[in-house]
Amino acid sequence: MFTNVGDKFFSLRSELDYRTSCWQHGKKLPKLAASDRVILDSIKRDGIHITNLTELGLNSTSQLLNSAYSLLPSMGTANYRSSTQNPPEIYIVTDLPAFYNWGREQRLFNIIENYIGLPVAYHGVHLRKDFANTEQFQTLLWHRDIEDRRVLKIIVYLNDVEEKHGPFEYVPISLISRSQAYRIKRQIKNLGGIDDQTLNKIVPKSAWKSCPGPAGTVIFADTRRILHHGTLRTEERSTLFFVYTANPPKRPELCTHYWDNTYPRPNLNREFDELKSPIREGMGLKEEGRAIVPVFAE
Ligand SMILES: O=C(O)CCC(=O)C(=O)O
Ligand SMILES: [Fe+2]
Repeated sequence: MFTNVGDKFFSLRSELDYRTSCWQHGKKLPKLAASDRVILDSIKRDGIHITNLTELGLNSTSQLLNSAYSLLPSMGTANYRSSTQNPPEIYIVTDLPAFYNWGREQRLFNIIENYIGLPVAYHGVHLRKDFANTEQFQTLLWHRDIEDRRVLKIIVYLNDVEEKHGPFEYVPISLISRSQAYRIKRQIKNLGGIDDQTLNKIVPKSAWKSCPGPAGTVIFADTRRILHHGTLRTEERSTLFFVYTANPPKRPELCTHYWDNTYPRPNLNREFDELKSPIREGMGLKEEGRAIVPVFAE
C-alpha cells in the first residue's frame, strides 16, 4: 500500500515536472517555415503526417537513398518462407553519416522539437526489411510504443508499399472513444499487443487507416499517441525508421537498441567505403547544440 502511494506520488511529481519543463521550453522553441508548420499542425492534431522525400526537399536525401539502396541487397538473403513468424531483419545504421545526418537535418529537428515541446533526443536509425508472414507477432500486433510521453518516428518507404507489402496502419485518434481506449489499454496490458480479430471487436476495421504509398513516402508518426502496427504482408517491405523522444525520455533503457548491440550493423567491405564513419561505437547520449544525440567513441 505504501509503495502504491509512493508510486502515485512519484508519477504525479514527474508529470508536474514534465509540464513545467514544457511550459519553460515553450518560449525557446525554434520558428518554422509555413510549410513545416503544416507538418507540425498535422502531427499535433492527428498524431501523424504523411509526405514524401521530394516534397520535403532535404539536401542530404540523395546520399541517404544511395546508401540505403546499396545496403538493401545484403538483407533478407536467407530462405524465410518456412515459418509462419518471420521477424524483420534490422541493421543499425545510426553511426553511418549518410543515415545519421539525414535524421539530424535542422528543419526536421525544428519540427520535432516543436512537436515534443522539449529538447530532443535523437536515438538513431534502423534500416529494416520486413518479410511475408501469416501470423501476427511483435510489431505486427496493434500496440502503442512506450519509451516516452511522445515518441516521434519518421518512417521512409524504400519500395512501393501496397496492401501486399504490409503498410504502416493506425486508428485515427478521433475515432477511439474513451471506453474503447480503456478496453484497448486493458488488452495491451494483458497481452502485450492486439491481433486484428480482437481489435475488430473493439474498433471496427472500417475505422482503421492503412498507409500505402510509393517508394519515398515519409510518415511522421507519434507511435505513443496512435494505436498502430505493421500490416501482415505477403511481400517484402523495406524501410528506414528514425526515432526521437524528449531528452531525457521517460524510459531511456528502452531506447538503446538504435545504437547498442541488439541488432547487427551492416558488414561494410570495400564496396561501401563511402558509407563508413571514422567513429563507430555507440556510447550513450551527449548534448549537441539544441539537441541530444548519441555519441560515438573516437
Ligand atoms: O512495421 C511497422 O509499420 C510499424 C512498426 C512499429 O510498430 C514501430 O516502429 O513502432
Ligand atoms: Fe510501434
